[in-house]
Amino acid sequence: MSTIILDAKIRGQWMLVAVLATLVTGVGLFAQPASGAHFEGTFENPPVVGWTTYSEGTPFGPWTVTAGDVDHGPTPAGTTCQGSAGQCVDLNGSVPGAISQVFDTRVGGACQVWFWMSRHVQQATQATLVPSVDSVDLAAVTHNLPGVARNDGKWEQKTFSFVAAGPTTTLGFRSTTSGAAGPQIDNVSVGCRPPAG
Ligand SMILES: [Ca+2]
Repeated sequence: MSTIILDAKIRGQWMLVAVLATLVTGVGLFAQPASGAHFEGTFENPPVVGWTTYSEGTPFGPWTVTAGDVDHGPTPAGTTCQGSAGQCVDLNGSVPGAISQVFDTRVGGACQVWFWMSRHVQQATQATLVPSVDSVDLAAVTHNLPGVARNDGKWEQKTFSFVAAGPTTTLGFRSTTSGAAGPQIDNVSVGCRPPAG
């Protein structure tokens, strides 16, 4: 009983620290670097009608296609994007593709990535992608919610974490689904806790 009370008290104090840090700094514990290349994961630029296919080596907004090809726009996978608005990416264009973005980090910073995932309406059961950090693959992520339809991509939020190894980090997403219809992503965000000390 005393352990539970102590645990609750400690957690309460940590919450107070977090609230005070937010009040003092105005940005909270999870803050982006003050300057430089901020991460941008909405896929709203450049504006596209329907969808456009980009081949390997093509930049679009802050992203670059690093393998295969991808489809980008408001309906790249035959469904609406996350929140039924805006633009997103189908990581399979005509073949499985990959994209990456370079952004500023602090060495040793603990970072959390959140992203929304769906799949092409032609993928009846599932689609899988592999995130990467500085070209090192992380655990595969699968979208397998039933009922994906043209007006409802069954978007689902996913997350993973990493520790930044350098002053910039390269975050990537690679389809491991074969064919011309694959995993779909939207509204990727990154928050990094400054390194201790
Ligand atoms: Ca979007």
